[in-house]
Amino acid sequence: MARANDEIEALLQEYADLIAITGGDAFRARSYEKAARAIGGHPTDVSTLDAKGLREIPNVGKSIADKITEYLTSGQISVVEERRQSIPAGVRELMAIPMLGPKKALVLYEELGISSVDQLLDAIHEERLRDLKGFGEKTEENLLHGIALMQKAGSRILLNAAMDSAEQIVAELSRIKGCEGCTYAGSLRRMRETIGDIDILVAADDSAPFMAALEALPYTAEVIAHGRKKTSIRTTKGLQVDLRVLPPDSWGAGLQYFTGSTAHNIRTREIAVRLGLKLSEYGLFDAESGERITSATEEEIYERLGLPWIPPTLREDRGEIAAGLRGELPDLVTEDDIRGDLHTHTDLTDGLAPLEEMIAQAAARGYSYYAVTDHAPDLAMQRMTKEKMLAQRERVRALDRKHRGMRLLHGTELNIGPEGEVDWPGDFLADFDICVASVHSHFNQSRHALTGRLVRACENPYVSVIGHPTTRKIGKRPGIDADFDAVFEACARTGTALEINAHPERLDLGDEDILRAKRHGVKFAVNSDAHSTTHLPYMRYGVATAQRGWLTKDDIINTWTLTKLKRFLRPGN
Ligand code: DGT
Ligand code: CA
Ligand code: CA
Ligand code: ZN
Repeated sequence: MARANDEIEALLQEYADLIAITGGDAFRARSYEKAARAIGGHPTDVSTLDAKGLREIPNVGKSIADKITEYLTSGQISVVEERRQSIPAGVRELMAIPMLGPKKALVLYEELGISSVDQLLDAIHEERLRDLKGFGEKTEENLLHGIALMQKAGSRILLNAAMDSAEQIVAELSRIKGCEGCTYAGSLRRMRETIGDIDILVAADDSAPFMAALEALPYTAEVIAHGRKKTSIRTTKGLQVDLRVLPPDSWGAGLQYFTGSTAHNIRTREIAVRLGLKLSEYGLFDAESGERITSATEEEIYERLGLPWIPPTLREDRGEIAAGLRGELPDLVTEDDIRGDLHTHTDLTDGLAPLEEMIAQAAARGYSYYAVTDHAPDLAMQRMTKEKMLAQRERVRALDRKHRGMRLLHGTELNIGPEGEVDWPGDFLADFDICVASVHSHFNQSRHALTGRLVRACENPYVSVIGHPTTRKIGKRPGIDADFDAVFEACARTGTALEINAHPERLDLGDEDILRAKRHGVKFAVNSDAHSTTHLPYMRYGVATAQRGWLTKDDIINTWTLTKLKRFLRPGN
């Protein structure tokens, strides 16, 4: 149900892992890994390509092209299935633990016979891992963290995966005759960073055709409940979808109720009670006579409660009701307000697309400026040099204004080292238009050290943006343990913006940290951190996260005009 590219990327990545843990050729594993990334980041849907088109994808040769074709025709890749069978099921369960990885999972199985998460927890508590090569006290701590993260995430999925599915379902159902309205509600409409299940609403007099259509979708694996008002299914990926069909005249009430959050709904119902009214998913009623007052639109319901319409991204009971009653809701930033992207990569480092393609796609999004920020040399894997950077700058300058007049900024993503140092000295940094600086390693330093490190990066006069500030990966890696109030204070003091990294696996800063940072008077930059042209549209998730943090466009430097932005980036000039 996701793009075929994403499905194949996941399968080939799994294949690479399987090769690695079954003692296969590391070079071969690596080549599958590279192909997986290239396919995931390829702008064209692979299901529309012929054999020749497939082989034009970087890192894809005949053997991989054949596997893609096999997947597109049969829905599976037989060699991947075979390799799976050769691994004990328990080890596959262990491989899924963030921060463990396939190799260590196999060591645990072979050396200690551990083949489940419960057995692993026992072994950690009995300190049986300590004698294993490559395992120590720190590993135990990391594993406990990883298991906790996995259990906390439970079966929740990332925002973009839920959104892709929901948008397909809404498109399908909207085509059915008698559909007077169709949208997604619940946590997805509120754009939470992870989604438990998808809630779809339809307005129609007759529910039967919609329920039948949901059950008949190609990716419906199981019908959990079937009714006249509500049907629930599970997709082949294990994701639950609840469909509710509402009478058209109670659309607004249903939408308001099923958008939630529950905490927000409790507040709106309390207000109704105080006004002598009763609010339910069917409408707003007079408590005494039972007469229906209104139910057709959300706007009317909020208005009758004495409130302006409240954007779904604010409906978390974080003060939005009080602010609404006072008429002080923030004028939230929207994706249209974004004038450019300030953190992006190309194939000069670990991006997948050439500079020209990234720029052409950015221009097609209507940006008026765009920053190219490839990695600097301290991430040694990327083999960056001053010469390469300067050569790229020439190419960037040559492309400036060449696409719809879009202005280009030449920048870099610096690495914040263990002491807060960055890759290059000030005289070299001074010639960049923008420097983003981010932590990419040494996550386990002390709180004191991590805080000092980030503060020092803020104090670097050439650093204008701190990239993915907590470094968390949702469901995979916790954020670093720094004193972020001290970091936010340093950002405000030094005029350094905090990134809201829009990649759905990061969303970093997240909503609660944004709210905290804003109280310190910090500015923000919402960036895609795109490593391929297909990542540029992630901007929408970053903007939604900014909304959940109550940000207006004034708070966000990449909604500003280029002149104002440049003043922020180089206050002296
Ligand atoms: P999720 O699915 O865990 O990501 O989160 P939601 O917010 O989508 O929750 P879900 O799917 O259980 O329910 C959808 C909405 O329905 C929820 O946001 C508010 C409404 N709702 C569900 N149960 C209750 C309830 O017991 N009381 C009230 N007031 N509203 C509820
Ligand atoms: Ca839900
Ligand atoms: Ca639900
Ligand atoms: Zn980056």
